[in-house]
Amino acid sequence: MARVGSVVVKYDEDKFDRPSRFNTRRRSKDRPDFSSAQVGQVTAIDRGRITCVFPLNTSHEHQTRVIAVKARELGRKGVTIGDQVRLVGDLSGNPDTLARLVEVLPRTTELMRTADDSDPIERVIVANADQMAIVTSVANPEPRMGLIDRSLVAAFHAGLNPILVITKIDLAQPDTLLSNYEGIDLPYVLINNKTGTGLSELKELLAGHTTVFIGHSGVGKSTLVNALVPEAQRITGDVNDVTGRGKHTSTSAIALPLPNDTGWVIDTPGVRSFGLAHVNPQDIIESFPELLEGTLACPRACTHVNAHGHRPPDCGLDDWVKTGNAGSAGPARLQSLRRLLFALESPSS
Ligand SMILES: Nc1nc2c(ncn2[C@@H]2O[C@H](COP(=O)(O)OP(=O)(O)OP(=O)(O)O)[C@@H](O)[C@H]2O)c(=O)[nH]1
Ligand SMILES: [Mg+2]
Ligand SMILES: [Zn+2]
Repeated sequence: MARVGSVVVKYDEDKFDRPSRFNTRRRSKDRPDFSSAQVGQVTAIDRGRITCVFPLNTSHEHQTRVIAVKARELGRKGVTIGDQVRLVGDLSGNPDTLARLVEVLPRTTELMRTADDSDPIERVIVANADQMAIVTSVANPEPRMGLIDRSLVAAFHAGLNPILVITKIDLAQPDTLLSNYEGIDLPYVLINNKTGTGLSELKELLAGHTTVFIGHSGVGKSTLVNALVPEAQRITGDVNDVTGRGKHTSTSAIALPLPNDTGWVIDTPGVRSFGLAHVNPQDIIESFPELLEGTLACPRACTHVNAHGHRPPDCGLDDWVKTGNAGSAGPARLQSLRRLLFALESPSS
């Protein structure tokens, strides 16, 4: 039997796939035997063609890259970047060959997003990442607290450690942006991609992790990935001079190995918003750890926000931040918490 790292036993397509002309009932009795499968990791998906590398836990240099398609047995089960999957079929990786992806292994983490706060469909953006780099530029496009806060909630909900990556510090000062997060335990780096400032610090934060890059279009995610992974060759796009917006240059996510097996980075397309319909209010509050203790003074069943997005009677959080318990960023963070709770309670507004 083939094991990871040893000889690959060819998977006999005919045996499982096509109902035999003579015995059409064979399929349910003879379950496919995938013991000869290789376990790989999904790095890119393009219209049903799934790029995978295998074996796992092997230096990337020695991994084989194959294009796979989903096996019919898998049905509608989703496959996403970062998934660990079982592969059978042609695993040579030669041009024009296709492997078959027969199983998605249990995920350690799932980063999810909904299109907006009322959308019932959760999309898993990335599986098995352990860190989220929230990438934001100080200017062009302007930083938006809302997206940063939402990303923080999503990271917390998914069990990813967030880091803040602030780009384009050649264009403006990062002080105001940073002051919004003083007092919370959020590592950050300041980057100037024109000169490479901050890159070595970023490399340190990425080492040993699988990090997904999240941020608005045009903040410089792909530029960063190109600087980190020399052979990445991600296309980057100018920001519109008039609107200050990115042009949604990257259209799909891709996982890329950092040099010398020091981790993986996942470049993703710029997001317009980060819907959180899948996160409940309690989870939101818990992702504001410095405010959490303040809720002890709240009346039972306090929702911390009223129907207009303001303070409900007797909510303990205002006193908590006023007395400085949540640091100098406390008032801004409380405002942000209320905005999020309000948005999720009244998704249409
Ligand atoms: N001045 C300045 N420009 C930068 C910096 N980093 C990136 N840029 C520019 O910002 C623009 C957008 O960069 P991209 O890397 O394409 O941005 P992105 O986040 O990948 O955008 P999407 O793929 O659309 O989500 C490009 O013109 C980059 O050259 C920086 O540190 N300073
Ligand atoms: Mg990009
Ligand atoms: Zn309250």
